[in-house]
Amino acid sequence: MGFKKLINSKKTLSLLAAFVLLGTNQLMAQSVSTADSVSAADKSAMWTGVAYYVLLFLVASLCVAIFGKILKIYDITLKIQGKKGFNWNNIMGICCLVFLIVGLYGAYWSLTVQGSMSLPEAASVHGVAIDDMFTVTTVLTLIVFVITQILLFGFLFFYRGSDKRRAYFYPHNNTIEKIWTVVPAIVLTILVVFGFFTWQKVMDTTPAKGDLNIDITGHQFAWELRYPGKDGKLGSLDYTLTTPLNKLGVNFKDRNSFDDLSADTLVLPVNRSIRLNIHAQDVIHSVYMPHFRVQLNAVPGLPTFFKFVPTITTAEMRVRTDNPKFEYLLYCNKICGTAHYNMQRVVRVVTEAEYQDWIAHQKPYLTDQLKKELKFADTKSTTSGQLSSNRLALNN
Ligand SMILES: [Cu+2]
Repeated sequence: MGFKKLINSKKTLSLLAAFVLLGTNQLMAQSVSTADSVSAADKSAMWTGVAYYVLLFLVASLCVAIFGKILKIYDITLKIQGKKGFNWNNIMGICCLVFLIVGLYGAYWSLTVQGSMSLPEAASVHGVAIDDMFTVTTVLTLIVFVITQILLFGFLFFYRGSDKRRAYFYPHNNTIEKIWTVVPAIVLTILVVFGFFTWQKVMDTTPAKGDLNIDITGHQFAWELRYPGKDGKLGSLDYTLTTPLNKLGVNFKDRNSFDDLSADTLVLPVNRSIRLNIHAQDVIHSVYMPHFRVQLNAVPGLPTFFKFVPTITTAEMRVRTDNPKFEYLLYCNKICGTAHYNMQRVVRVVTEAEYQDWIAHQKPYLTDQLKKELKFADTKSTTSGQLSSNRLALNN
């Protein structure tokens, strides 16, 4: 009984609300204070912003409460004077109509303002398919949303309580039940099946001959890129081999590793299937390339990959966006630490010829220093089998 009283107590609820509000403020202040780049001015601006909206909400609630009380008192005064009081049914009906109009305008505003902040033009094959799926789902749900809201609030207004009308008791109708069960079931089934096939295409994992394998490794706070050399194959990785020089832990017992290249920019040949092998070395990061509709977590100890085909070169996109400085970007989409915002890489989509020219100028991952560290020159200490394979690959 005591507990029931406690949770029903208005004082306890008010205290809880105040605590949650303050707690949220505190939390936001803390998360901001951990980011070094945020200046004191930014912090105070954020605090002012939060306080402003909390205050605005409280003032609006107070105004509604005061207006309601004034109406109630006016109503009672009228009744005391023997006059007819307010018709509360009409007031509530009009409130519903106002709510419908304001709510629909709010939805329209949200679509036009927030909608314009949606993702940029898709620059990959599967990106277009995902966008189509998103558009179809949004349009269908939007139609249902508008119709049901108009019906709901329209009925509340047109059939508001009245002394001249009696409510019609309508307990059950099988036909209506069937319609509103079968129609959504069919529409949802179509959406789910359509989504299932799109998802299957997006997550296509079958290896193909022309796939360009690129390794991307996330660590606090940068992305490392590794391209295959002339053999078109990337050498295997083993985290136990990681050293300051062999940052990715490339296994040089694997001959495919010898001609691997490291790069600063993620350069992709247009219209070619890219297989991005995703690794992480410390915490969970996330490879995010919004233009290509690519996002996949980089999980330490759990290599993943994603295959996609870029369709629009950077040069074409510069013309389309009318922005000569346009660059595709790769971000980290997991808040992975204090300098998370630093994890950005330029992605450049080029023609096949430009790609071949670029790749020919990339530095080998196996630097001279690394060769020394791995004792590549020390012929006596290596076994004859490994030595010959090393020589073979290095002479390529
Ligand atoms: Cu990260």
